[in-house]
Amino acid sequence: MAGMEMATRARRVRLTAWAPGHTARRRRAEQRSPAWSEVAAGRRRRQPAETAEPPPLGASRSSRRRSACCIGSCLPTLSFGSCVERAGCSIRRAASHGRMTCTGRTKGMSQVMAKVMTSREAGPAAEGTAFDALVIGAGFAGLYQLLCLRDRLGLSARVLEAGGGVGGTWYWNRYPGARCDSESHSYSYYFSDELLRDWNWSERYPQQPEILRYLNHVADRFDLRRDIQLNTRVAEAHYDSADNRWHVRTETGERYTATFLITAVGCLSSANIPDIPGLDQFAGDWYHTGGWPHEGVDFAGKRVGQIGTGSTGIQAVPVIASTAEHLTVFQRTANYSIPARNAPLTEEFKRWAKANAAGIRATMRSNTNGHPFVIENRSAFDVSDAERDAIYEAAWAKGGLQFRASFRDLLTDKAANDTAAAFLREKIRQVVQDPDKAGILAAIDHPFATKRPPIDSGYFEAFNRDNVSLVDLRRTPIECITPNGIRTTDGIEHPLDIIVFATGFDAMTGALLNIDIRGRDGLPLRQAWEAGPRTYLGLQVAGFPNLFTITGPGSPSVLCNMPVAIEQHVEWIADCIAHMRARGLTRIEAKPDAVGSWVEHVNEAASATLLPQAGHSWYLGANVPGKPRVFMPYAGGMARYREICAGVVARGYEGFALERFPG
Ligand code: N01
Repeated sequence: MAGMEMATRARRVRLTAWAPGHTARRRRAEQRSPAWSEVAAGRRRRQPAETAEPPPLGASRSSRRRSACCIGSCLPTLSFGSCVERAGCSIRRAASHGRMTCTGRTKGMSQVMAKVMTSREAGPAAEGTAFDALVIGAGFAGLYQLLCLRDRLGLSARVLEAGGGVGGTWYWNRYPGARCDSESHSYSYYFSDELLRDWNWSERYPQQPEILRYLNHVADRFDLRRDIQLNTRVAEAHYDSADNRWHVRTETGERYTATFLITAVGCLSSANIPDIPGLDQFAGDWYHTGGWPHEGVDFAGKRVGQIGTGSTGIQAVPVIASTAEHLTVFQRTANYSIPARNAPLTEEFKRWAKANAAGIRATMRSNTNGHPFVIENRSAFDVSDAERDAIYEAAWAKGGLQFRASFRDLLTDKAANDTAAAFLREKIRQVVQDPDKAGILAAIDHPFATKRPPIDSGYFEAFNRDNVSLVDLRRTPIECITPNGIRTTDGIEHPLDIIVFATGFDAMTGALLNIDIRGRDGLPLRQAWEAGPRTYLGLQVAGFPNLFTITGPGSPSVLCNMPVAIEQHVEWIADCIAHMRARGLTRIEAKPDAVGSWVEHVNEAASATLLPQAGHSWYLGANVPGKPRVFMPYAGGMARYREICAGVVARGYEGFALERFPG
């Protein structure tokens, strides 16, 4: 988790010693051991000397450390009540729902399968076109996975991408104000020094168009496009144990086979559109932020209603408010937010980031959250009240997610967390002039950062505008959508021309479960995950041989700066396949007991933090009605996770069954 310590002082989980065979009892005994240092190890590590003193990031603000956030790649689908009009990607007054599906049939590895066509030869999809590997999704994860498989391993590989372009999340999320919460120099691939030298970010936090340009640059620079098939939504992927291949079909009926199937579908790509009665009667236009029209939306002279005040909604509000005639924000859960303090990057900072890329890479890879900053090794109670306030003031002035790194115990000790929460609530009251609005905005019911904390550019300030009003849905929930607007339970109809759903995603599992994925004996993934996702390391699912899930549930993923988590998974998968090829092995599958042990460990890691205390968090799946409540990402920290994955490899892919097919 970005900027977070994950272990309670009282209950330290000795994650270093985790191994698939471990029983809960053994782990409990290990917890008593004094030496575990999960986050502590990352926490104590200081930035390498050359990264310790970066010059000012932005033209208008100086900042010595950076923060970051997440979002990977994706193919958006809508949970219900809407659909994606794929040409132009607009979701507008649609009634049926889109689903992400996948196809793909491919054969085993080239050395094993005689008739493997390269994707170049394959041209337009033919019935059963065979590859060594199929990758679903052409965002951050899919692009790099293709590069590794094709150029480093020499496999035939094809990427199937639902969108009309590469970019994943950044192809679809074009909503007003969309930008990354990770600082630009950390929201980059770090596998190529040349790429790092080539590319110049313009702002502290890159806007969506700039990130999309970056990903297109990557696709061109590494000649990836020839193996990416756009406008191709995978509908089903079935494993056949008779030929040890995945058989994939697209929504348009194209068929592929592959030995390896790798999902790069993103953690936040299956749009969650609440099933509010009357939406189909609405006379205006409505949009979900995760499928924004490419041509944009003109809010001028319009009465706009926005539902949702998560990271997305908080980015969108100030921008929509600046052009709309009137914006009504419908808030269900009040949220913390830290100013981003975005600004153009100085030339000095750009030079520094390039010159110190190796040190930045080392820092990001060696800490808890994949970000280029280090969590302070002090408790919120190691300092006086006045010192603590000064620390928070400085972090507030600096801006960004690094606020969370002010003290090591903000996410593990409720009393420590309360100090940050109180500071941030007070800031809201200071910024927002109308006491009623300030009261609604500051009525936050969960500890700071237990839901993914947004950063903003003028969010609370926007409520000082005359054309912005706020509806407290806790007091007056939405009753229905009418042809003219939204009616709340107090009988008030809020007249609207446009409704913006900033209502988030069916996170982490939605995009996978929207594909009809079936493993051994036709077992549907949906059935295997009926009670919540169960993976080994977030990388594999028992019963689904040769299926890899990049940033899957059970991995740090969304609690980490996403490109760092993605690079680690992509390289692990590529190394694994290389290992298999070198030994003539053709099948890898997570063992059920390793999955059970890992799931237990994932729960244990979450319980060691305050994270589960936000009962309505999407980390728990709580934002989607009927979804099992399971804490999905691995909260033990990226550094520890990286070590665990490396340990599994060092012990001969412990917890995985590897074999040659046929045996
Ligand atoms: O979605 P969210 P998001 N009626 O689920 C509300 C990443 N991200 O798109 O909290 C009324 O966080 C819901 O209310 P509640 C980032 O990881 C990254 O904003 O469930 N309201 C909440 O306020 C982030 O966490 C970047 O009570 C309803 C909002 O909608 C993740 O994406 C930028 C409702 C949804 O908030 C998701 O953020 C932006 C209903 N029926 C986002 N249903 C980067 O910088 C939901 N809500 C990379």
